[in-house]
Amino acid sequence: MAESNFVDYVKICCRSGKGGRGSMHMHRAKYIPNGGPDGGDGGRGGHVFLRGNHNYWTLLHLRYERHVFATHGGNGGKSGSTGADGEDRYIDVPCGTVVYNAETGEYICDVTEDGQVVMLLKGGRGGLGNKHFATSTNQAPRFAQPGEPMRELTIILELKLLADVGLVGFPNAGKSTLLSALSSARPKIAGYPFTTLEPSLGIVSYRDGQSFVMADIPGIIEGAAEGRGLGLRFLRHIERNSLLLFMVPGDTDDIRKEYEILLNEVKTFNPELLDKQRVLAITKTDLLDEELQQMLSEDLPDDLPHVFISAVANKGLSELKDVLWKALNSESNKLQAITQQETLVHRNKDLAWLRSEMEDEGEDEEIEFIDEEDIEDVEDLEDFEYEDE
Ligand SMILES: Nc1nc2c(ncn2[C@@H]2O[C@H](COP(=O)(O)OP(=O)(O)OP(=O)(O)O)[C@@H](O)[C@H]2O)c(=O)[nH]1
Ligand SMILES: [Mg+2]
Repeated sequence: MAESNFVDYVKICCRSGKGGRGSMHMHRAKYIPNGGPDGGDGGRGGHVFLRGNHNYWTLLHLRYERHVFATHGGNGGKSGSTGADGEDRYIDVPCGTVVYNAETGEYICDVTEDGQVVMLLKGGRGGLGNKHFATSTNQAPRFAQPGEPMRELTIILELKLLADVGLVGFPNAGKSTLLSALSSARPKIAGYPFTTLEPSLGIVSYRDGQSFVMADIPGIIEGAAEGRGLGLRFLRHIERNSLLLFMVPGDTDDIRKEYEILLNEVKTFNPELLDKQRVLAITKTDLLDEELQQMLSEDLPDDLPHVFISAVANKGLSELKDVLWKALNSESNKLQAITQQETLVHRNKDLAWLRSEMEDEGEDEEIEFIDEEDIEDVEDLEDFEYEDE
């Protein structure tokens, strides 16, 4: 895929800091024979955190930051001095980022709010100095604890946009035109399929200063589940929307059939998406006359509300906003929003699928943990020899 500023997949290697080792030291001073142990503790290694930041809309800023390493804790010193703690590292991500383990595909966590902090890797604890080990029978312990080793993890960050309304439709259905008519977003619009290649968000203002967010995603076609067209890659951006707005042009031969094809593709991607509220918009109605519109409305699917609109002629748009607002604020939707926190299930990733996605994104190159020296250092720690200082 061509380089683009919309980055919704990133793979990052993270490493926390190792704990500093405790010191083995005996107090030494003039005229104080056998001063006793006074080795200080090691500092703790730095943690690695994820932090939600609403100033970011994509993962672009992380594309070139593939290694996030916290620093190690300092070693303990003589006279009971404690080593410095390692520096923590924060990975700032846009709200709506889901984190998976890159090796196993397992779901790790989800960052949805601005300022939300999730600890990804804990830094190693610092070892205790020998002064902690003095007992009545061993008053001069000649050993101290090594620090805990660091932890490593390769993660995949996946962005799922947070919007209230997601637009679902075939290419050319008029999705981008609707978004630009309702909000100040300016997606590209043209009379050929697949104009939109990456999702965009717009804020739709409603009465009394209220508003909701609408997401325009690239069009889907029949067979998208098997990878046709742009595939279902972008469908995950509507996974978190509370409402799906299906869009079918009014000049389509069989509106009901087209709606069913779309519904089926969505279902194949994730059956849970069918639990969401749905609204059908019949677009481009400036091309239809009243009579035809009347005829069409008799043969529309009856399991969801429908609105006839024309984004170009500004027809039916306020009615559409009313319908959307009502559905967004309906009791069932509120209930769903409350329980959604617990029920929004992020399925673990299928590894093969994940790899093919990464290849598409040019993210497949192997990232290796650099800094071999540090790794040797850990081995050092394991057969740590307590030197006599
Ligand atoms: N007559 C008429 N044409 C429209 C209307 N809405 C959109 N169009 C035209 O339909 C074509 C496609 O519109 P887009 O908004 O780019 O369609 P899209 O659904 O975003 O298409 P993709 O991004 O390719 O998936 C453009 O030529 C628009 O000018 C409408 O209400 N009336
Ligand atoms: Mg478009």
